[in-house]
Amino acid sequence: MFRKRSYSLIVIGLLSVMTMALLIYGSRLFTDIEEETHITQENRIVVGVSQLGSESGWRTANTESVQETFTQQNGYFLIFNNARQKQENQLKAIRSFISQRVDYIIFSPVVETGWETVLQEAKEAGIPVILMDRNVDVEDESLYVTCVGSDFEKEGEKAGHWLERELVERGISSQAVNIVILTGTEGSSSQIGRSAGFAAVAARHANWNILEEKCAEFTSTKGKEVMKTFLRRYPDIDVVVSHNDDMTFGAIEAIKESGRTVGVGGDIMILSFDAVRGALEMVADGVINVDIECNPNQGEYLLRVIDMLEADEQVEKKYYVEEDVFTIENVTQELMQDRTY
Ligand code: GYE
Repeated sequence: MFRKRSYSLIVIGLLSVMTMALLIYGSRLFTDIEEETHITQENRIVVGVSQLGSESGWRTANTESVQETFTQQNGYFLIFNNARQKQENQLKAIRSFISQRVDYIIFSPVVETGWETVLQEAKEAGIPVILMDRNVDVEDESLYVTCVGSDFEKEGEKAGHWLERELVERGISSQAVNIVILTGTEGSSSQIGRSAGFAAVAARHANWNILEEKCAEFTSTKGKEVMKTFLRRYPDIDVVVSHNDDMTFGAIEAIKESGRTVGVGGDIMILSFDAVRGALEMVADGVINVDIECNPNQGEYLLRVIDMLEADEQVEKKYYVEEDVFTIENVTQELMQDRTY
């Protein structure tokens, strides 16, 4: 009897504690949501970001940079969309940002052409468009406010200049050099610029034979596949130029499987772009000869641009991010830094 009563007392006690907790927690939950909606509508800057995909380590770092920048604490409400490498998905995302009447549209165009109509729609809706990473090819430049990204042509030239110096240092600058190129997404600014920059340097050297240039879509799987066909077709490749680290990883696998060696002291020189951590470690190990950095940390630049626009200040048409070149000589120091990608 005594036992039973104390048991039911415990149950009643527990139940009331649980009800109280639920009430307190419940009301906190509601005020949080209310506060959030309130801030969203009244104070926050709403930014719609159309990211082109998630094809590479570089892209992941770029997405993280955007997501860490446009936070609620920084006063932003971010609507993020991943287009999975399809222009039609980007067009859809941008149109949905327009209909949601966002304050700014940021997007990284997967290719350069085909944007006039949608950009005109954004302009008519009075929504400023900021390009991130890659550029668009439009006649009317007033269709976008500014572009934050890299100088891809310069990156391509840097790769060419490194090869020029390396051949001189090895004392073989007048010998024939056989080069294959793995290119990124066809028609993207990074592909166009890197190809043009490297070609401009190569054109000055009659002994540089570009055997073939083929698209491997910035992915590791494709990089391996295309490299395998190169190796079957050309028995005497001296240099691989690969438009990003992911394709480089695939290409190196293919070369090793074919029994040839890569990097410093190897059969085939590897020139890569991006300089993500995994690739820099390979530079340190002498597997990749040179990595031309492409800086994905563009969030802070975009934030500054929006601050300027909010203050009605004039912005430039193009902002270039800072970038370096890494070889076995300077990479160790870089790897010791607090690098985010
Ligand atoms: O190099 C590559 C990514 O446009 C700079 O896109 C970007 C390129 C980058 O997929 O890894």
